[in-house]
Amino acid sequence: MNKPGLLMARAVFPEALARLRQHFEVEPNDDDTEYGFDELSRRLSGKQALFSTAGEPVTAALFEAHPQLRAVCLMTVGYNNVDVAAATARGVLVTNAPGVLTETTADLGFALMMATARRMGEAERFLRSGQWTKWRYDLLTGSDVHGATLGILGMGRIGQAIARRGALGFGMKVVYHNRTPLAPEAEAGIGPAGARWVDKATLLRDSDHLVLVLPYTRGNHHAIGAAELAQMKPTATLTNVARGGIVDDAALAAALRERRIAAAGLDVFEDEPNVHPALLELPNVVLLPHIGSATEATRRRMVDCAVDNLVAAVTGGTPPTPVNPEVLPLAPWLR
Ligand code: 8YV
Repeated sequence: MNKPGLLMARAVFPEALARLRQHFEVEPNDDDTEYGFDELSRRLSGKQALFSTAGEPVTAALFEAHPQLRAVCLMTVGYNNVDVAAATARGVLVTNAPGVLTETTADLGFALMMATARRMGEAERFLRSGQWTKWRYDLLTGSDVHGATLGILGMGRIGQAIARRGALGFGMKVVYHNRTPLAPEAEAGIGPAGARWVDKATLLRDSDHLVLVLPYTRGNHHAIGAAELAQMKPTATLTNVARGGIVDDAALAAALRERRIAAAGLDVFEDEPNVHPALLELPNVVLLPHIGSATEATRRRMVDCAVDNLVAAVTGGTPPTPVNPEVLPLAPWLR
């Protein structure tokens, strides 16, 4: 029996390819070329599955052009590159990789918040450029993290993991905003003082360090824009480890330039890998190239999760992390 065809949207660990080749006719992408819509569509011809790394435009038009496509499996937790409604309407399985990157991304989110509060990027540039010639009482003074109020917008797995770090490790007071408040047990699990749900206006007003960890949807495009930034304390920091587009980067650059907030830490951008030029010119923003989940162990777990889903889909198992479980009764997808 012919194996189903699988397109790798990007390069991944060779071990994963070896495992996939047991079940699929794999078209790898060892050069790690980024496929635009036309190239992706051309290469998907006759293939039943796509291994996605979240950068590819998996749109309704792609599903329409490829009625043979049965599964799109992502190695990422975010899946805003996929039109899930269009996939579901056609019975196409979509899977993501939740859980496996929670603690790693929380580590980076917390580190970026700290680097932002304590001006570490600016301080390192200062030293490297030879400006450190003497001690001074107010040299690169930042704001305290310990004991401060940590605000979390988007209290999912990663938001809660960042909140635990703040509450348990740094004695921070945690406030959060989410569409739905956490169950009281989950709030209490954040730390000795728990975490408190507040409305968005209160979150913006009270946070010393605001961290964004919500998934990107059309509804929260520019959830942080000029109006929201204006409600924050002038001493506050803003950290985004979620997705570009949640923050209006131009409005943020203006707020940082005018010191309407103290500083920002960004791991994600509206048009990444292009960074808004105004941000690049500012001293009070720490800029990272989307490395939230980037540890060797976690990247391996993420890839394995996508492979597990793909293999389950071809072997009659239950894919462990479906985004659209409603298509599961339509199984088998790939046999
Ligand atoms: C990925 C992420 O590295 O899982 C996610 O949603 O943001 C990261 O872990 C990124 O999506 C790669 O494009």
